Amino acid sequence: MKIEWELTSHGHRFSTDPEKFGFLRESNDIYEDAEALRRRMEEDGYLFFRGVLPLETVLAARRAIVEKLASVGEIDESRPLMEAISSGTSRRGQIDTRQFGRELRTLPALKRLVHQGEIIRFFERFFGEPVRSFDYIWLRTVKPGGATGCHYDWVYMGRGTSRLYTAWTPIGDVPYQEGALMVLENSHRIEELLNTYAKIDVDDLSKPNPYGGGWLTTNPIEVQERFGGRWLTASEGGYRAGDLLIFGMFTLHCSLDNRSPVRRIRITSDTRYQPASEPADERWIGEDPIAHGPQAKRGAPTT
Ligand SMILES: O=C(O)CCC(=O)C(=O)O
Repeated sequence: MKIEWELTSHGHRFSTDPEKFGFLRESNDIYEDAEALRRRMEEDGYLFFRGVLPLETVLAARRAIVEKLASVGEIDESRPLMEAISSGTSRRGQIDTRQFGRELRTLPALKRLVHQGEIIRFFERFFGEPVRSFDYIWLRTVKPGGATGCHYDWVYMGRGTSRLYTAWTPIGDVPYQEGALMVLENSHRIEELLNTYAKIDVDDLSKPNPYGGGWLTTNPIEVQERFGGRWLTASEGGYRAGDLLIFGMFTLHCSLDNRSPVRRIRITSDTRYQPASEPADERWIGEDPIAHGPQAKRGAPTT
């Protein structure tokens, strides 16, 4: 497969041989068909849609986020703001960083994108019942050099229902070279991982956890060699504003390194949705979720 860019995650280079690399199946043709969506999720462990989110809502969120980043000097203002070019500096250290993070991830324009409108309508259809979203919004503003290691989401949010799904939303275009998301094909069926790694809870200190922060590994090639499957990402150069990627709690994913040649910050969110009738993980709900803070910890550290 001919890809112009070298695709790496934490410096590990992906093979683009067709048996090791491919593109996410697009499911726009079944977008309105709840039964077919559920079947495909079961089969693939993810659903990928092109251009289903209203562009003006996505771009309004992007504008609000870059303006907020600019307010602490993180955006190169000699370039158009919406380009989100990193200034390479920050004044966050001079302010209350936690408060700033809270303000950033709860911007009203971001909430309008992920807690209202099309994403909620999608999940109402998918579940066939009222939806609850986690209040906590994982907003990623990934500077050049950053990447996410391979993981299942369950290890971070497995205290409620497993009928829980992630929506990964590009808030602006995300080409391969700027940190696009990768999904390991059929990873929701890797029994060995489901019986071991998937059982950890990163905040439960009473159980052995050889994975520390929760990433299975920062080397996606090693997992592939061990368990097989192709690493998949969006076709045609990457993700675009308006696209939506949904996946289950046991679908292994990671991101490419942000190697933006123009030093663009990668702006995406990942947010979670479940049937409102099912129990929710207490770490991620409420006005100011406890997240992985001290109140989330269980048990004593093992010695
Ligand atoms: O966007 C990223 O780098 C990580 C996203 C992620 O881990 C997730 O969606 O669960």
